[in-house]
Amino acid sequence: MKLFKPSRLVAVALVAFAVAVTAGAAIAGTFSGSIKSGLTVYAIPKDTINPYEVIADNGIKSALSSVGGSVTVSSGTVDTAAAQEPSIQAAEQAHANAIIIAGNDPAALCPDLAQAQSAGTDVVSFDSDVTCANHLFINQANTQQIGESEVQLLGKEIGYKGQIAILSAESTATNQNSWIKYMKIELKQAKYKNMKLVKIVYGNDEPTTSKTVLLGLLSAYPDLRGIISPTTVGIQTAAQYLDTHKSLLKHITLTGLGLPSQMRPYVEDGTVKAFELWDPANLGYLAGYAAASLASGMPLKAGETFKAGKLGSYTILPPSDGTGLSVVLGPPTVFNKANIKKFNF
Ligand code: RAM
Repeated sequence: MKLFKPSRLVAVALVAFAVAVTAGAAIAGTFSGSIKSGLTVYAIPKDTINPYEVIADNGIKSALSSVGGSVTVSSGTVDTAAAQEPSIQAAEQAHANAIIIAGNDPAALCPDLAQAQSAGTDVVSFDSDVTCANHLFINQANTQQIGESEVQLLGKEIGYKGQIAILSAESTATNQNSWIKYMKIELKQAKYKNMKLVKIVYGNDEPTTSKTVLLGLLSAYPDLRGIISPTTVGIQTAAQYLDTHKSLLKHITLTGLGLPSQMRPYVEDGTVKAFELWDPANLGYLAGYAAASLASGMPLKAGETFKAGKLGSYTILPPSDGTGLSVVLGPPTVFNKANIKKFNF
């Protein structure tokens, strides 16, 4: 299959968006209805333990409390669809106005979500999308940009040379797999001809599993030059290991997506030079406002604009490249020694 260059993909997406917005201009607009008070929302993160998810849940709570609503956080302790199903069922039984879910699987949750929807519950996905009908995805940042920039960050640091690997989260996570897809596309460019992706390992967003698969990687690929870990749990685990095995730093460079609060010691002592992320609290907050707006009558339509409290206004984007209707929080921040002190999430 012929692959489009990323720049071409962006151009195609922008044209599609312009056409869709123009076409929808007569029907979509600014949601001016007021948010209903007393809304009840179920926040269903990937799990209830991962600090990243906890920060995002707090963002959801902050949004709902500022519009007079309430949030029940419910999920499993492992990142599987099966662990999330009881929470969706609980939301349905409680007649929640909306569910905000980070999908551990793209399709497995759809039957339960459809049942909740037919009982009147609106569905918003965030962090990791689901492929189910009639929902809005709150994306942390442009998916393509995240994938490309991760490879660019690593490429620059290792001189575009050597074997590289990815330490991911769950093999079924939509967000991880979408980012990895764009990493692979980026790696096809000529400047990466001497950089080879040799392996993807999955740590399931558990520190212990992440460490086990990291050790497997290091012993199977002694010449490994770089690791991208697009998960806050994976990158922290890897940074911790490299920090206590400093001889590995002579040939291994680590980057990925991490929480600045967790990564600061490793950046300050030089174990990690640069990595990225967005503010997970803002992601949850935006998802909270999107859910509250939908539950208050905002049409689920491309071009529709809604207010997200302190974050300002956001517009629903049309479907593009396998993602349905979505809203993008904004570009990620690259953290390094110069700026990491300024971020406390
Ligand atoms: C982990 C999770 C989450 C992802 C972040 C970057 O905490 O996998 O889904 O968005 O990392």
